[in-house]
Amino acid sequence: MTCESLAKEGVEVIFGILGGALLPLYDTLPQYPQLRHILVRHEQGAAHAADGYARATGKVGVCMATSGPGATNLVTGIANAHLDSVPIVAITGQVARPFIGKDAFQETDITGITLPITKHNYLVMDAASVPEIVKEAFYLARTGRPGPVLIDLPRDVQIEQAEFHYPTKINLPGYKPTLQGHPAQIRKAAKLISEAKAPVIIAGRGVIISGGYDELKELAETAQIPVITTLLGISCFPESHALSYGMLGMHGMAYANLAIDAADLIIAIGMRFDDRATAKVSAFAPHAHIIHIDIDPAEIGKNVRVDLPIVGDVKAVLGELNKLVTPVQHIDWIKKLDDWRKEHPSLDIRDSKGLLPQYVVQQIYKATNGEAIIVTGVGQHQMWAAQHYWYDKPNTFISSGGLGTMGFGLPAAIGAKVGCPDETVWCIDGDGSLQMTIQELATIVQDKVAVKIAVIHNKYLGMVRQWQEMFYGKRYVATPLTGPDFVKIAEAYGFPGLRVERREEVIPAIKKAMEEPGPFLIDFMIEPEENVYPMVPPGAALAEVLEEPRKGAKAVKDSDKLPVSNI
Ligand SMILES: Cc1ncc(C[n+]2csc(CCOP(=O)(O)OP(=O)(O)O)c2C)c(N)n1
Ligand SMILES: [Mg+2]
Repeated sequence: MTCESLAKEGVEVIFGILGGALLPLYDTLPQYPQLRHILVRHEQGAAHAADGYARATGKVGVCMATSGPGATNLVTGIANAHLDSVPIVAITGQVARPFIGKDAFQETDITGITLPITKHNYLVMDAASVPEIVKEAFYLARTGRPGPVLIDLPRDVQIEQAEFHYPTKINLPGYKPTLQGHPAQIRKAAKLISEAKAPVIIAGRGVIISGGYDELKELAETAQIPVITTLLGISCFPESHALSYGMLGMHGMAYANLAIDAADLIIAIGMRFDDRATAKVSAFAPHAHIIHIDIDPAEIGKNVRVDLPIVGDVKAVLGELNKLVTPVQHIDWIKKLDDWRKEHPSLDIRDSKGLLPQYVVQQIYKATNGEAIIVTGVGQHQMWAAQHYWYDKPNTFISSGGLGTMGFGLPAAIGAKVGCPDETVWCIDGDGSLQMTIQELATIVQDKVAVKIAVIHNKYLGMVRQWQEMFYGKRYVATPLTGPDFVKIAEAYGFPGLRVERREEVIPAIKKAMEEPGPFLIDFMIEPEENVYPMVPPGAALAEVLEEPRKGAKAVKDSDKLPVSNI
């Protein structure tokens, strides 16, 4: 009944590992060839793969794990999906009903454990309720503000017999997400926009989730409003567009942060004012009225004071708002931002004999025509991947934002590639992050998942080392990191790789990786102590952004980045 329900929901792929408490369900899987099962090597990989699949496709990702340790291994992945509003359904085996609460073998209270990190969860107490629960779970995961839902399935429920009726309707009287924005609020927003002299849009992942790309572009172009994105908003607006000013926040562009500091109106769209984005909250956008459009009413006023909330689906709200916004120009304001962009060239990189990670990312950008899906780990390499690739194509940047989960990259890239087999998927990972879920290299070989892996290898837990350098007197406690020879590791798993130590080797290695039909790994041995700039130090305001004390000539300029689209 579970498999039948999953098939009815249109599920195509399940990432998982079985065990005793899920044996009955797994035994049924061969009867459902439409449900492709991908065997991961650790359940955390299953949850991240479901997450990457969901982000890349917009569909609900599914992962499965047995009871006890299998279920607890999913927890990091579920929390990750929760913080980034990703729709996944996790199915866990549970001990048989008579054993629940007895500390039975491999029993954990997974509904209790995941209560704060799921949108909803279920302990299934009879087989007859399975279809309704599965239908509800998928509905809850993907509607409103998406998120993870867990279904805990006791072993004896799996072998119980019941009539199968797949419900046609959802009956959840307490759950009615608001999709349409309030018309009076939308009218007020249009008025504020028409009066603003220095408006800025901050666009977040909500634009991607709702598919509101065109509506966002229409609003920005009609009222000539600069667009700045959050980390997770990257690729919701073409970065080569004249009105795009990059990402804000701790490692955002200096000019973006300065623009927010000077703005008189912030239109925050599908974003939640994360502290990495706002920096010091009390000094955030001190001169601005704030309009906040979000589907989740709980986000309104949570972190930042809001003058005009509009609760609703981003695409729907922007669609209505665009009907009321009249064309305006902000020539002086745009000129000011463009001057800041020239005075604060946040994407310049220094001259160096050693291999620079920014250069590596730029070359991946060029080799892929800016059209690949980029999936990252967490750390400095994540920020370089965010900064130095230009994302013009919608929904092409996949990264762990809210939880900042090292180890996300490889399994999430697997999910993205499985969901979008025709796309080129690059996992830009750190040497530390990759070592957290490196076992999934076996998954890409067994299930023939052709992801390309760029290890940004600095022999450090680099982001933490950067903080130690800047704020802890260069005392590098527990950040120097040995790792394996990643090329040999790839070969040991059964696929090819290359080590790159010099600048001249970068382009040929990337070309080789792209020509290879299957997976490929490049171990980029970069300058170990390269830092991520710009940086807003913890506790500082966005305007207090630090720019690199740049030594030497500037090797690559903003203007050297080729706009890929002709927008
Ligand atoms: C699971 C997990 N543990 C610890 C951290 C804290 N942390 C943030 S970045 C980082 C270093 C990442 O190292 P690496 O993957 O090599 O990336 P780099 O910064 O060197 O590019 C650490 C330890 C984290 N984000 N996630
Ligand atoms: Mg590192």
